[in-house]
Amino acid sequence: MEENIPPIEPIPESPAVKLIEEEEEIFQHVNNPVLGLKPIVKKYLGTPNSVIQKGNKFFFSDGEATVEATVVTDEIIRIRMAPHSVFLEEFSYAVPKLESKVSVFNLYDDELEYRISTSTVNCHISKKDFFISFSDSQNHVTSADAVPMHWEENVQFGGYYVFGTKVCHPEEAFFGLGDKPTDLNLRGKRFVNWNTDAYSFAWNQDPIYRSIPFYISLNEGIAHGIFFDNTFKAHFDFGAEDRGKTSFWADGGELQYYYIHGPNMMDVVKRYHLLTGTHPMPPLWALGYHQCRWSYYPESKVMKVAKGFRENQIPCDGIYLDIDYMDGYRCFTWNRKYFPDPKKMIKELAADGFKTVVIIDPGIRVDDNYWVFKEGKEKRYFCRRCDDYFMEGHVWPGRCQFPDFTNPEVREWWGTLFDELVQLGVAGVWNDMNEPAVFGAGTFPDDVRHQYDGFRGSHRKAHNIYGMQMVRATYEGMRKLMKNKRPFTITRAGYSGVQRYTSVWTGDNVASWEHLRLGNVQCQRLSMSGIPFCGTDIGGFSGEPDGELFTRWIQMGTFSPFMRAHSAGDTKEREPWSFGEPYTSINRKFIELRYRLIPYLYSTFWEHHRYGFPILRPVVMQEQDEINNQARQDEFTYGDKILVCPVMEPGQTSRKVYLPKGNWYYYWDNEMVEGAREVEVATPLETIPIFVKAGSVIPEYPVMQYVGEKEIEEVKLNVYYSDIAANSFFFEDYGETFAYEQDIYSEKKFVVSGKPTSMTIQQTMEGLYTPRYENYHFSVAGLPFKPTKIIADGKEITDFMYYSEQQVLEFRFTKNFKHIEVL
Ligand code: MIG
Repeated sequence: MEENIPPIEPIPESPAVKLIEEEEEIFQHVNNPVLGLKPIVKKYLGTPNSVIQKGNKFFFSDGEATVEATVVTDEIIRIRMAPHSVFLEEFSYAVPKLESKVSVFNLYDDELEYRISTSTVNCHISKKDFFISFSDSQNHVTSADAVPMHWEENVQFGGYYVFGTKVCHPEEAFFGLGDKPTDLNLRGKRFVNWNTDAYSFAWNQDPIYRSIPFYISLNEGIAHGIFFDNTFKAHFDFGAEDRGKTSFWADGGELQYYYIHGPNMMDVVKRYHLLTGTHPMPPLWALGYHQCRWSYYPESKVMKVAKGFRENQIPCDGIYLDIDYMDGYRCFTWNRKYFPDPKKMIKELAADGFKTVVIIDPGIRVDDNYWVFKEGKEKRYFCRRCDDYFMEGHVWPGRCQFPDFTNPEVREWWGTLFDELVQLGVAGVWNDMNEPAVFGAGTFPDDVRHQYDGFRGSHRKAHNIYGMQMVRATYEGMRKLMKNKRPFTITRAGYSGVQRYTSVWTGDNVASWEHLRLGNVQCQRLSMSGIPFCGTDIGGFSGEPDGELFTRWIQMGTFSPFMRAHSAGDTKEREPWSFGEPYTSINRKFIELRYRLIPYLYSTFWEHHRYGFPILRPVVMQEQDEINNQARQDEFTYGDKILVCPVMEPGQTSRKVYLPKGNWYYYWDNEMVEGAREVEVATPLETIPIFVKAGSVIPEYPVMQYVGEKEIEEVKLNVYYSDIAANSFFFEDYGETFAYEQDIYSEKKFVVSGKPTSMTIQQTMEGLYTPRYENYHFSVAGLPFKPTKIIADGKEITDFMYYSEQQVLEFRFTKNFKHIEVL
């Protein structure tokens, strides 16, 4: 200590010493008492005083901090902030390519503000206080800062906590954020994004498995989106702490967000997909019913379950092997006692129409006699702590190390590990525990290092994208190994953009009515958050459903984009026939309905893949002007034609269902009902409320026990009369390759329009695929007149049936028709 005390002797005055003293005012010497060091406080942007333009980027500075505004499209503007004007290198797992798709934009500079304007959006930067706001071309402000962007230095890790705060309006509603298990409208709540293994999660529990930092605001009928692309632990507050403020902040990284213009919620979602991509077309079989359990073993049990489906004549396409198929839970191995000949078993299953899906977790057992561990160790592919120790943690296999999926070389390697599984005939892979989950500790410590595609980072930065990169490696590897056949993948953890690689399920739910309601909201929310192919564990993972709950869940699951029953191992058997009658028959009826509607679901998938529409659509997305819809979270549409309202209460014999504007047909008897109101619908166990929008054409396949069981001989088109012209789409292709990327598909558009005494159906076609069947079987419901004549492409069809009691007209005609008139 002694040496550090400053000299007491007076220093003689001299010009040289004077100079040093002056410098001392500027520089702190280590051995000087630290004076004048400012405490760490939040710092706010000052006043902007300059702007520089570089192409579609504008840089605004207050002399110290810089804000970058990038014009991405006419409707999307990205904002970034650098506290000391040094931006991080541009890289995002969510947005693989940020292409600017806008030609005309201008910068205006007046006394009050800088303004960047595209043809639809203005981004205002206030000269007084650096507030950033957005308005539409009618100068209606859609989003405005309530506080300038701010930050706080992080001494321990470097970098900053970064904060953005927007004005929150009294009536503003908020949607999105992925799988949050809470009401659809997020208003008044606060959330954290930090992927978490949340066994038996509860209503309002946060965080859970996924991090989707994207929300949609709806205020006075006008929507916009904010995508806060930051992978660190991130927080959102929708008027919880202060009713007048919406804030988002993160523990590191950059304050970087995309403002996504509406005004329709649907446009916001589509534009979010423009940034983060859509789901590829799934293999057609994956739209069927899947049966899972932890675990079906040994082989004889798997075969018995499979046989049970065929004996009970309940359709099923997918059967799952949970962790017990492996040897000591070592990934890419088999327990030979339970599964002596997996190739033979998978082949037998395939011969009976079942696809086998196997689970693969990220933890690799530390075991020098285990080839995967040996390879990973030799190639230095496992994650390490800050001091270079390996990241070790306990999961199912025991002591494990974990591949660094943020390293492209590791992803490549991981992809090759599926070679044997693919050779054995495995069609799909289920990635679990990839939050990542670690027993005891929960997850990795913050100091674990990640390669992060060359951009380096600790686990603080990589945690939320770890699972997504794992399933990406899985998907890409499978795709190569399957020689361009579409792989099926499912993941538990994810981040924005994960939809480019996989389906998801909502994790370890509970066999309760509350969880049925929760699952309904979660699937709708995931759909609005850019994750279309989602579903719940039908029946509830933990706990015991009774027959009624299970059947109600099957009924809801029929209209989940992804339909799989799953259960924990300590529960009773949970197959669709496990509860006896009347449940088995009702379950069968709904699973059959699932299969009949596969061409409709597949077409809806195409609309998602190609145009960015979600598959499930909450009613607030259909009618965002109707304020009451903000609170409606029971009913939703499946595609845009079929409105479904699951029954989510025990013993319920009827319930209220809201029908948006327009005319609807009650699915079960074709009765026409006017919308824009609530209707009371009977809900005996055999049905749930299902309505079809007037003017729809719903394609239907015959019931099959599995996709591809029979050659399709004709496609039924259920046509619903409307006096207002309506469009429908019908997409078909081979259902298992990527040929659709080379236009080998058929996309048909139907237009139905009716008058008091006639109705027309028109068809236009696009694409290079020709299905093998020749004819459509038309079934027209709701004609307000008695049909006497049908003219199809100029010729009269005399062979038709009209069932006047049901008001259904039936006839057949070629699939290549252009114009049909019913008189
Ligand atoms: O620690 O693989 O969410 O679906 O059956 C539990 C066993 C690990 C959690 C998954 C669940 C799966 C289970 N897994």
